[in-house]
Amino acid sequence: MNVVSAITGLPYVGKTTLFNLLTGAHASTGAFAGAEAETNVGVAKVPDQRVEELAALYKPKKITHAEIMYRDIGLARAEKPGQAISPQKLGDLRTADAIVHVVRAFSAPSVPHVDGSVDPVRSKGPEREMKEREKAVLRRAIAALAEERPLRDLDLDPDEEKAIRGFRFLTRMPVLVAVNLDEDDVAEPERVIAPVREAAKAHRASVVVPVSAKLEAEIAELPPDEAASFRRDLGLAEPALDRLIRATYELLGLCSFFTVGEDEVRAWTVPYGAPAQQAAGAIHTDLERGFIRAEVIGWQELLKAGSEANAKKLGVMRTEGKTYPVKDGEILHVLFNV
Ligand SMILES: Nc1nc2c(ncn2[C@@H]2O[C@H](COP(=O)(O)OP(=O)(O)O)[C@@H](O)[C@H]2O)c(=O)[nH]1
Ligand SMILES: [Mg+2]
Repeated sequence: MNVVSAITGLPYVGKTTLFNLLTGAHASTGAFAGAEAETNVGVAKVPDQRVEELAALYKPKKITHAEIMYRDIGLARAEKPGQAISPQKLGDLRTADAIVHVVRAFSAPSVPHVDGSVDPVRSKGPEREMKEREKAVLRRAIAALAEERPLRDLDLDPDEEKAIRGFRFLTRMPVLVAVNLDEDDVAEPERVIAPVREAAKAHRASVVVPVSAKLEAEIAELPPDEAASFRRDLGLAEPALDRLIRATYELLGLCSFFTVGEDEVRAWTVPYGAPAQQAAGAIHTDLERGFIRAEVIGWQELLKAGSEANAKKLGVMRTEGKTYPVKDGEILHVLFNV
């Protein structure tokens, strides 16, 4: 499956800085980036050491990591409720699998703050504004339905029309809160993120991830070993990219399985525990349709055995049927017939 995450939040919280860090894009940031600008779209390669190790064994022609698509949805400051987001951007938000809500916990006096001061718990992002539009349309929808009138009866202007087309309740979408920290708080983020986590929990957005978008963007520019030692000095266990992507998998209940061979070593994303037949469909619909069985082995077991042939000889390669629940880190070899 192709996972799409929408990055959103108030202006000047570091959305675009984070987006650039994740996707390697160069979208403009800061005061002149224009909250009205188009949605930025980019792709992050899911970092996965297991893919590298499997590739070292197979030396394939091609290595393909799993990907997450990010949409950076910049918002203007609204004069009236509902004005903060265009129907286009609302659509970009709704059709995502998850929302990354960036809240600002860095001070930086030179960067304007739309609410006058830094408070990552208060930061409500754009949801409140969007709720107003939804609420207004929904009230009318409920009234119509209560009278047993079809929603077609409602006279809606084009914006309202879009607000309910393909309706998906924004406030039921899974949210990951990215707390954009002051550099001073990077080593010990707990003090800042604990209250955010409490507030988030109350609204069932339980995944809260600390980042320091600007600092990490700077580190990402360094050569790899310099970056690693810089991170160590700062007490940063791992890059924000890894942490954020892992949290996204956790939030959405996703896992990766692999296909291996001399042509390609590749990671695929499926819901954790997806039946083998459905997982095969991520590779190709033919494999799902004509699924016979799958040969399955854990990535570590395969590395230990040194080859599939040896794994078979050792009896560590299993044969599984259609309903076998696929787990994170397994290698699948699908036998099919169409
Ligand atoms: N000090 C500091 N500044 C940041 C950080 N993240 C972003 N900024 C700055 O804040 C400004 C707004 O960032 P931007 O990514 O454009 O925010 P957006 O409006 O949410 O997309 C830019 O000047 C960034 O350089 C951070 O972690 N620390
Ligand atoms: Mg921006």
